[in-house]
Amino acid sequence: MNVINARLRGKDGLYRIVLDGERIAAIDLQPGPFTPARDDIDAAQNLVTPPFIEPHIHLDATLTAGEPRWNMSGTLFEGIECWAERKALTTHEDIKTRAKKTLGMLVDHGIQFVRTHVDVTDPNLTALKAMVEVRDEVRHLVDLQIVAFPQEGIESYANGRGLMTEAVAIGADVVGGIPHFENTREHGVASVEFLMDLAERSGCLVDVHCDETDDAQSRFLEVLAEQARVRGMGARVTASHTVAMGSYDNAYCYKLFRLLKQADINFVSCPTESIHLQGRFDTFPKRRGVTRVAELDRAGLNVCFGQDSIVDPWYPLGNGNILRILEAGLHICHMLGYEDIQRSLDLVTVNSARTLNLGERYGLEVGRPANLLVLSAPDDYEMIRSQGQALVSVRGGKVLMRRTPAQVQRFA
Ligand code: 17E
Ligand code: FE2
Repeated sequence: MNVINARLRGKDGLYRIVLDGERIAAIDLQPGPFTPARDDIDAAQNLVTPPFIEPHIHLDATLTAGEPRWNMSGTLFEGIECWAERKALTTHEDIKTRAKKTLGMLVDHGIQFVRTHVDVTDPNLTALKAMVEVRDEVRHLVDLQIVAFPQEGIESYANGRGLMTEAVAIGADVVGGIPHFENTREHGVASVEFLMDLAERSGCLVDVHCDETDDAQSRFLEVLAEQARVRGMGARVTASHTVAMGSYDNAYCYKLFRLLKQADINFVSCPTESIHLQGRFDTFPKRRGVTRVAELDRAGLNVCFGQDSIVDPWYPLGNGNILRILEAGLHICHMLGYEDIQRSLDLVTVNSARTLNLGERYGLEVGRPANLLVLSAPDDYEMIRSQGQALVSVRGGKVLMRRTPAQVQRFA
């Protein structure tokens, strides 16, 4: 199968991408537009990119908003309370059904790689065991990475360390954490040291919910970064949210950024989630409660965007469309300048791939898996401006999803 008349990001001209079974066999510059043959996918001079990535979502909690009650304050903390009540009602099948339904929503928007946090502060590890099965059962749709996520803490939850260790033994790919939610600063520091040890010992990646609070005194990012630096694990470590950085003063950030560059860890920002959950204890002026995305990017650090939630105790909306997050994030983070906008798809593609350590499993290059998208616009800028969409998603050389754009008729 061939994809023809494709524009590639950062390149002039039109390309033909030859797919041979599950691999990309060739990427050839065309002399001009081609007329499609029977089996061709015609990109119609629009962008062809590698698949979108969801680097941060909680598939165990999706589609539970309002069960058993709504988060009325809109805070992270009430969300955690609501989830604790809902978590007590979950079953193996409940987790699997909702996770698969949500994954379908992601697939419909061109996502083929997903990292999900799964709450392991549960003596039975119900959600984790269910998600390990889901990971196998959805392989034809997405590559799923499972994070052992201690929602109620490692040091502050009964047998927290044991549950984390068991989750890794059962098959989690990534070790998580939540140091800002531990009962004391010391517990927070100890939790980071513990989880880094666990990851190093087991070979897991690391993705910590880090400083997800407007409290400018929450400084666990420096602990995580220093641990990553000393162990030489930066590329395998991700700091998610880091919204306290939006409240740190510039003098502290100046010093912090030096460490971040030395550690070279990855960052995930969930801008729609954070703009909703944070700033809740402020009156006016009101903080944005989002990390310094543009500044991290300018400093040469790797940042990507995630959805975090779809209809759960923390966030009532969401439809699987990561481009909605990208559009909102570019606004919220002051990234609508020409240079940012024209490479904005990095934030939901290659940057996310680096966060997930996908390596040669990702990218439009000869020899790599035949996974790609045909988008509805010719470049990044036009994708954002027109609120473009993924029109075709190809996985393993086969069409996984095809979207027909809405037709508008005007009569005058
Ligand atoms: N749990 C958490 O601690 N933070 C979040 N943003 C979500 C769950 C969605
Ligand atoms: Fe999260």
